[in-house]
Amino acid sequence: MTIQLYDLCAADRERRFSPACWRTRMALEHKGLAYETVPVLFTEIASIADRQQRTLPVLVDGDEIKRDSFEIALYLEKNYGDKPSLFGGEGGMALSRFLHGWAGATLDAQIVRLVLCDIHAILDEADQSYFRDSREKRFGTSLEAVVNRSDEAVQAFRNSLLPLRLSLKGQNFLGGDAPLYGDYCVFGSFQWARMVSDFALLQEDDPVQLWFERCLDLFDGLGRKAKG
Ligand SMILES: N[C@@H](CCC(=O)N[C@@H](CS)C(=O)NCC(=O)O)C(=O)O
Repeated sequence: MTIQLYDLCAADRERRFSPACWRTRMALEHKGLAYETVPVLFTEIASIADRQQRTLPVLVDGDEIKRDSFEIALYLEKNYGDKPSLFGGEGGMALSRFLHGWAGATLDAQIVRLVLCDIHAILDEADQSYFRDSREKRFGTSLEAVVNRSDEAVQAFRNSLLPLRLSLKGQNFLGGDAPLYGDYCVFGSFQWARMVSDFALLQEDDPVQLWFERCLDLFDGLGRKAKG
């Protein structure tokens, strides 16, 4: 049976914007596995697969139901060991764990302050009210008050990417000459913003932007062609 990836969608179900789902999508492509994506609204998550799920991505592979993008990457690496490695060995796996944590906790938390209202704008009506309620509880203020696109805020965000920028000045991908799962962890964050907003997070000549463009071209331009 083909692998199924339950993938967060906007009101337009072709619009897939979750950073974590993008990480898994790129991992499946890297492995060269056949899969299909199943679009899921926020308010539909509880009714998918075994009805035990609270977040996406969820991957169903035969009898296996896997959640959490990093757990899914580990599962794919272990079960499809004959396919290209996502980590390039044990050390790469350990370092990817750091990039997964940094992208999910730090990078996503910065980006959300630039695009939160854009996310809300593309959601289906029921999802809009779920999203507003849950995020306003989380942030303790309105969605509108969270967003700060002042020059200072944008510059501070760009400055915070210096370690990424320095790495990517000397190599094409975080994984070296070719991408590894660590690249997809960080790619997911920038692709999330790109799928929901036309706000330019980075300057065109920023080495991080140039790396992102290279990632958009991977797998026959999957990321670039995606509907945003
Ligand atoms: N650490 C998890 C994060 C998963 C996660 O938070 N997914 C979001 C979409 S990016 C979600 O499903 N949220 C559901 C909700 O907020 O109700 C992973 O990497 O899979």
